[in-house]
Amino acid sequence: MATSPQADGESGTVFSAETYFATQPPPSSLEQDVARVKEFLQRQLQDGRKVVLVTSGGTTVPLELNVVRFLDNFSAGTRGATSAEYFLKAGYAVIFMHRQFSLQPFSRHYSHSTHPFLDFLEIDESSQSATSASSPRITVRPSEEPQLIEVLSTYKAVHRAGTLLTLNFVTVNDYLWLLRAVSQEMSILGRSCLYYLAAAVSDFFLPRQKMSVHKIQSGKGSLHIEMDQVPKILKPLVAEWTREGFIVSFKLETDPNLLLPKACQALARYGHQVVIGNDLHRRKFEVVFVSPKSSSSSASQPSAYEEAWLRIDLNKDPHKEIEEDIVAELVKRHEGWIRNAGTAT
Ligand code: PAZ
Repeated sequence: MATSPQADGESGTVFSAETYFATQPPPSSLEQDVARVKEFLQRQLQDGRKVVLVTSGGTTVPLELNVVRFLDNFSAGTRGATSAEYFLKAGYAVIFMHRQFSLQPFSRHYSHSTHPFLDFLEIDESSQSATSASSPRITVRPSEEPQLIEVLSTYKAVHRAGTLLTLNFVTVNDYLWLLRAVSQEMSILGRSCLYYLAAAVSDFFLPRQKMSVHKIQSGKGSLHIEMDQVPKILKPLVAEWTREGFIVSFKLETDPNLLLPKACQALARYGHQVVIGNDLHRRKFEVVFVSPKSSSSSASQPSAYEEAWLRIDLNKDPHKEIEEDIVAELVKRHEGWIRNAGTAT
């Protein structure tokens, strides 16, 4: 039986995951998505592939049921889309669960704002003869060809192999329902699955029961909205939904002094394998891996955790992507996790 949300002693309400799912409705596409996930996982299981769930992009928090206004965040989905490509390259099958219209593997190279594809296509007028009624041909600007051939051939190979499944979310509610369903399905893979939780998920939401049905009207001066806390979803993910998956969460901070304490706090609370800390302004060239020390007996002490910084020099190599090194390190750690099955976690 679901318990009621609890007042947290300050303001607002704290939902347990159980109460959340008992009171907030699932997205209409959930059943269809779960069927696609089941089918995908069966195939990967047969082929003996490791599977990674990559979450990517930000979640919205709608303010009205007929939604006109919503809160959002900065995440473009670069980390998730880039990492998904490196996981595919490393032989993983990837479930790419991303914010609708955020960056996606492969097409990210041709983002409409930074590298729009129409800018490097040409119309070859010479291909249309004066007598023929055929349309002119489209060609690619020669300077763009090498990269396009590389991206396109990898994209086609991945599609032929059937190793990429893409799922969408928009709101924080979509995200929570989908994450629960996907992780429950993935538990059939035991230690062969990896969770790479890079999405920037809102910490606050407005429960359906408190939302205005129609567009919030202006004319009453300022707007006061009290939001509730989104349940800490890593807790049931680690303790209930996944059996033995290797779980990597991300922690974003803007105050560098908070990065390590917050990462250690997350590991102490949820007991998963790795937190990757990143600072908003340094995230493209520096991250820190925080994980439990294998020798430590007390999970509540900061000394129970070890940190490993990963940095790249973008001045030396402007095309280097830090996700390449993040994924390489995780693939190594995941292999160790699989090898250690049956021994200590
Ligand atoms: O999407 P992006 O590449 O612009 O940013 C990636 C990121 C900073 C959202 C990700 O690395 C991250 O830290 N995600 C978790 C954020 C958090 O909930 O703390």
